[in-house]
Amino acid sequence: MTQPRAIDATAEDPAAVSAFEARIANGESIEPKDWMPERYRKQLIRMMSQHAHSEIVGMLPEGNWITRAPSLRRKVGLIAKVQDEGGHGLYIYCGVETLGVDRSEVVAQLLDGRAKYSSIFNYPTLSWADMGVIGWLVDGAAIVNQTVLAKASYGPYARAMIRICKEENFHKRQGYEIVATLAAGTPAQKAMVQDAVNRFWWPSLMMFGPSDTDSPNSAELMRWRVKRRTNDELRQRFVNLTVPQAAAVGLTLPDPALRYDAATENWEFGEIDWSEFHQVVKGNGPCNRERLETRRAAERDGAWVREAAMAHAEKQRAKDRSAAA
Ligand code: BYC
Repeated sequence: MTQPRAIDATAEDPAAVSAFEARIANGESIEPKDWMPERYRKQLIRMMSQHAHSEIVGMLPEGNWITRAPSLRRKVGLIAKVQDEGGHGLYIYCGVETLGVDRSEVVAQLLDGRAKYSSIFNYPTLSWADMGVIGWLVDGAAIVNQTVLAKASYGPYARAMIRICKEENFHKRQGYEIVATLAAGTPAQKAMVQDAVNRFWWPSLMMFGPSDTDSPNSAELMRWRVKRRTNDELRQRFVNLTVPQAAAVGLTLPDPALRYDAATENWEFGEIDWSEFHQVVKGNGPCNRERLETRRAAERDGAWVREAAMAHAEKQRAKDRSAAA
């Protein structure tokens, strides 16, 4: 892990900082009205808003297949899943607002390219099998990450994660069911799902972020117990859980270096292509421009709805004022 970024402790009362850190060490939950160092607040705003953006942008690759789902049952399941992701995004934006920042500000950061969102959603969804593989691998990775975040020191984030993980579990099961069905289907179906696994495996491992030696935020977030496990620890856990699931449905993972180490009880895996990760995070992935343009268009097309809602709310307030006068 690299060194934590310098904290401007001079601007803050050292006694307040020590009391805050003692509460963290004691396993207490930090709530919105509690005092917190400015840096803690900023880190949470960054991480939670990026998480919310990921949920909202994450609706796009799957939303792309709603009109082409192969049966009514699959369509209903997919619509429900995409709707759940939208709900997760809105729920986490509410959590961000408890930190004293307006939702419109963090959304503006997404739309003008200042804020990040998960790299995984910059890959295209080329076949129906991608819907199964996203549920299995992408939601599977999200569960591994978010189950630990459910114990984060900031109360509103931790509570949001508990609720969200319940839905993510359902998403993962519906994805794995699609994968298992295709894997047991015709040779063409099996080839389609294997191709989807081949394309999504490495990007799913990248979801956990850079390796610990190259993760500038980890040390500080671990110290404040926002993160409770490092990027590499969670990635390893995901690999250990997923390798047997692939074998159970007769699929292979595209990594010739995968090997079980009986001493550590870990599935060792090959080198991640970090240059690809950095390119995608910088905005040069296969779908970055398309995803952002879709969100910008949604913002433009929805402007009249927001204006109408504000005008209606103002009219109601005026009515209430004159009734009270
Ligand atoms: N993609 O110091 P590091 C979902 C950035 S949605 C893009 O390790 P940190 C779902 C990182 O932001 C899943 N950027 O950072 C929805 C940082 O840049 P800045 C989303 C990444 O915060 C629909 C820089 O790299 N989940 O579940 O300690 C359908 C250095 O990284 C990525 C969350 O957001 C990435 N993959 O750790 C299905 C979970 N990785 O901001 C599913 C909450 C790193 O300093 N977030 N970066 O400029 C986290 O757990 C942590 O923020 C991360 C990164 C593990 C992602």
